[in-house]
Amino acid sequence: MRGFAIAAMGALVLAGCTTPEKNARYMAGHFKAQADLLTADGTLVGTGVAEEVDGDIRVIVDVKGISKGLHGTHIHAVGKCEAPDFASAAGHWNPTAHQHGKENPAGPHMGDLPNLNVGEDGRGQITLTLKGATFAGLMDEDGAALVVHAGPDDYKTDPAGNSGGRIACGVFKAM
Ligand SMILES: [Cu+2]
Ligand SMILES: [Zn+2]
Repeated sequence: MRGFAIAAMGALVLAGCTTPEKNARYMAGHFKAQADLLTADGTLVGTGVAEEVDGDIRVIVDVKGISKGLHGTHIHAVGKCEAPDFASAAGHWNPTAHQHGKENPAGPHMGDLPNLNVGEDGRGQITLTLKGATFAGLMDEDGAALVVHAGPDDYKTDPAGNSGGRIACGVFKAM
């Protein structure tokens, strides 16, 4: 009987919405999206996963085949990656209207991530929890993209930490 009641409740909630799939995820209390990072020539060089964990968003970036060194990496505000310059991804995801960088007194943007530290083997990882970030905010109407830059982020220069051109971009897709 109890099981039936819960199932009926679920059906009611789903019936009231145009995107039942999305709502099913809401009910499960679990949200996850993945971005496949592509260079301007379409080479897959890594992935980013954003997952709701305890009400925040945990981001894991894993790249392979990127030049050695530090690369500014951010979540950008628009889920559109048009080669070759990926300008279509717009600026950094910034729902709290701050400036760029954790060392900027008026910063940081919600989408600011630490530099990706790529080794000789072309590999690098970032794991970070974005406190106060919501999945609904990340996956809003125009979506979001993960962008890797050519150079290091200085963590303070608005709007993008002087990190140079955008060398890889991936659109976050709910999974
Ligand atoms: Cu960026
Ligand atoms: Zn920023």
